[in-house]
Amino acid sequence: MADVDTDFNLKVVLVNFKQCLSEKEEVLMDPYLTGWKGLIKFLNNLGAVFAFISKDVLTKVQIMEKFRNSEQKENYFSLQSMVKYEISNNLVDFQKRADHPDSGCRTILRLHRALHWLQLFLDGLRTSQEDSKTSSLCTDSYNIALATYHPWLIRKAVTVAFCTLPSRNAFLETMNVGTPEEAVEMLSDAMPFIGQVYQLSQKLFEENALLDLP
Ligand code: 1Q0
Repeated sequence: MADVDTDFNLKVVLVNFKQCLSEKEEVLMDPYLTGWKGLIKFLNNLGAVFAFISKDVLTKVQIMEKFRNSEQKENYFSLQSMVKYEISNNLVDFQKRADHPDSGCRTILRLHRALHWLQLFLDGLRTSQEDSKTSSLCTDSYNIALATYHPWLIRKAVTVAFCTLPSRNAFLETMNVGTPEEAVEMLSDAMPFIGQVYQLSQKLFEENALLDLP
């Protein structure tokens, strides 16, 4: 019988982002959320200091799962159908959170920015020297992708959490895909798909003026 824990590895999680890409160049919601749930498990394994982050991501995934289990589920089949549906039915708050504080668009926007962080961080990990500091890789990616959107207190807490991260090789080993070299190879294969998911979503949000939703 398969051992769930040893079978669970980052490759299995990242494959979900490949499965997000439809032939029509849409980003499919279910594999997107499954990918995020896998990432949450990794985040939980990194220690209690990351609990406040994983809790926030989980809340956002649950908001989206609720839409996917509602009568409107077909409208949330892809990021593209969600944007079309929510905008044409006035379900998005553009100025401040009011009538629709937890719209799919604003919720996915947060995950989308976090995916950018992940893309930069995993690419940094993949291409860095063996003795590189994961805390610096993490901070650099965070400053580019997310810091602008977070208040001072969160930025501080995040920086403290980063200092507890393991070394680059230990990190690569936690991915559970073999040696650090094998992990780097797996990342090289998987990263283009994350990149495509990010680009397609970015284009969608940009074209619909959704990049600054409160
Ligand atoms: C590897 C360490 C992971 C570090 C994660 C870096 C990102 C820090 C993000 C800090 C979020 C702080 C909590 C709350 C913030 C919210 O205010 C904010 C905005 O939402 P809202 O509703 O208030 O407008 N939320 C967000 O910006 C969402 C942030 C999500 C961060 C998602 C981090 C993704 C982590 C992925 C797992 C990493 C696994 C890497 C591979 C592991 C290999 C062993």
